[in-house]
Amino acid sequence: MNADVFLYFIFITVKLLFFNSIIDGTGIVNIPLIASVIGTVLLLVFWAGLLPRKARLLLLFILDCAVTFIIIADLLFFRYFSDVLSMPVLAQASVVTSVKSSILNLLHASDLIFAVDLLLLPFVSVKAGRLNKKRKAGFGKRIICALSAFIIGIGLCSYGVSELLKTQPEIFKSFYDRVYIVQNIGLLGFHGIDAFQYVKSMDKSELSVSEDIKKEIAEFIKEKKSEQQSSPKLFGIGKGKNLIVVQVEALQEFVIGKSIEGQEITPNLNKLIKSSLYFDNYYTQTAGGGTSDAELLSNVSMHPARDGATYIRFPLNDYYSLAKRLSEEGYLTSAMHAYRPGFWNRSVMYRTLGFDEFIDKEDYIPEEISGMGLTDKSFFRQSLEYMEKYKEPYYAFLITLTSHFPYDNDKKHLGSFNVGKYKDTFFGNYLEVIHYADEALGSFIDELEARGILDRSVLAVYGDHFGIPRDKKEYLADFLGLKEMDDYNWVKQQRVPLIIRIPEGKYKGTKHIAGGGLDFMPTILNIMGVDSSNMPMLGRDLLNSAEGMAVLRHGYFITDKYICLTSKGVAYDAESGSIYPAEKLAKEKELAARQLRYSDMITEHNLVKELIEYLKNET
Ligand code: GP9
Ligand code: MN
Repeated sequence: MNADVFLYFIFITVKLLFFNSIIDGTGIVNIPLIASVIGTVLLLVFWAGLLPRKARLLLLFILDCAVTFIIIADLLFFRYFSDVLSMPVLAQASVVTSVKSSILNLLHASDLIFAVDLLLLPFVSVKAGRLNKKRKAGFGKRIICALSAFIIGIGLCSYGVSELLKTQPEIFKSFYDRVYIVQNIGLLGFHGIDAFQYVKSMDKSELSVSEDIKKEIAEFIKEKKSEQQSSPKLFGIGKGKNLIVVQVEALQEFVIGKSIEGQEITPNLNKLIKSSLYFDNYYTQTAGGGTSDAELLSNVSMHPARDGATYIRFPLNDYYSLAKRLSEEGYLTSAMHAYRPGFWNRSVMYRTLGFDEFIDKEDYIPEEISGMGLTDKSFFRQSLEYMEKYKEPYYAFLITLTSHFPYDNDKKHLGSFNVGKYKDTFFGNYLEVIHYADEALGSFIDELEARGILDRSVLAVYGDHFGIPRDKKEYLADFLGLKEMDDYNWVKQQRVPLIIRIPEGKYKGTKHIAGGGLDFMPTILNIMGVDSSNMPMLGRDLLNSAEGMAVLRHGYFITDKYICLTSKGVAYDAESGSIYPAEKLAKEKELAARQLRYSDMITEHNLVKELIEYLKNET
């Protein structure tokens, strides 16, 4: 390798590793990371060795400037959003504007260190170039050298990526934790893969949406609204009250009302249900965005993106969210989640969704840790302290964490719960953490009651998505006493509970209408007594619809009477599980497909603003 190429290689590598040590907060002794960073820098500079001296020096300098620019940009973004930049964010330039306005506060004098080599290297490399001249290598030798660097670079990068995939096999599908990717394969590796994914996803989206199609989508939304009654039932039963929404990690419906070894698994949820509206036929409609998809469904009433996660891919779209609508009614809005703010791009997305505040990991005292982070009990305790300081009415959106996969938490803080024959199994661990999450929720509700907040609030609790993955379905069959966990049973088990408590436990009762996360927002807005006629929502108000329907992201759908596995061409009677001729559901199938297609168009083409205008003019 030429001496000048080598010098640039060393400096760029050191700078990138230094960047990593800043965002890691600890310093780096991560072999795959070091390998990946060396690999990516080799791939960046290897071919410079093939160029004549002047062109080579110029190119190396430009490459170094570019890397420095990327490092500084990411550093500033990280200080602002606790995250690194990515193509979907860059493509929607307004986020850069928000960082730009506070750029001076974000820059530290010590950041100059990243530019030192730019001042030094041009001189040093001229000297090094002279050295090269003396022992000038022939072109053939230089080709061999460059080729070796290329092969070593590819090898090191592949090693880093494969090590990362061993622990996080899904991470490149939705990019749920960008900082984690950078911590494991370095900044250049991350940006390379991010750019590749971005270009790939661009191919798939339709180029443009015609005015006619936009009208068609607006009509579809309007039709859905008009199916619901003109003077809706239970409108405003929570008017002016706080709205407290708790999204519980991995809580499925099948645990509700069930006991094991003579003890209820979720005694507190069961008790809450007795004084609440309870939707027992409510499906998770999440996809590649996991928890973030559940948040999206509830807060904007749109399907999650067909690939990856909407939170990651479309973080700066216009959304007419629950928080925005309630803000217009004078509510203070706050999202609370005791995890890294950059995870699922929340720090960016919560601003987009219009939350006034985001109480994140840094705002909680890490007094009790179990599983992924702060225990739910401590999370609720500390969140309540924040809530008490808010001016009422407020919308508090709390997302729990303890009951997160794979449920093998340190049990020190979980208490004991006898799960009988399932002890020390995956399923037993799940029941234990769910029991814990229920207990934490129970204490939270008691505290809300003791402080008089409960009856000044509408309290909604739901599960975000499944907790038992398909490869563990046998446990579920065993627990539910089913002979076989066939497709029918499996789809039926994709339900999560939705519980909505109206002050003083009024209007309680169980509703069997089919629904899902998409329906949360229209239902809750009706309860809060807020007009939503201009809001482009794809869900329906479950309290005012004659019939329900949950469309799952991959196209299966569930109506009040049938379950249809669309792609398999099979349908079942929802109640008995007996086969029903799928062709008789052609109309519903078409409706489900349209709904998904429209949702994708709205998201991929950022149509919300136009749809609002259309809906306004029509009403
Ligand atoms: C972490 C938590 C986990 O912030 O929300 O998300 P998940 O892995 O369930 O999507
Ligand atoms: Mn989750």
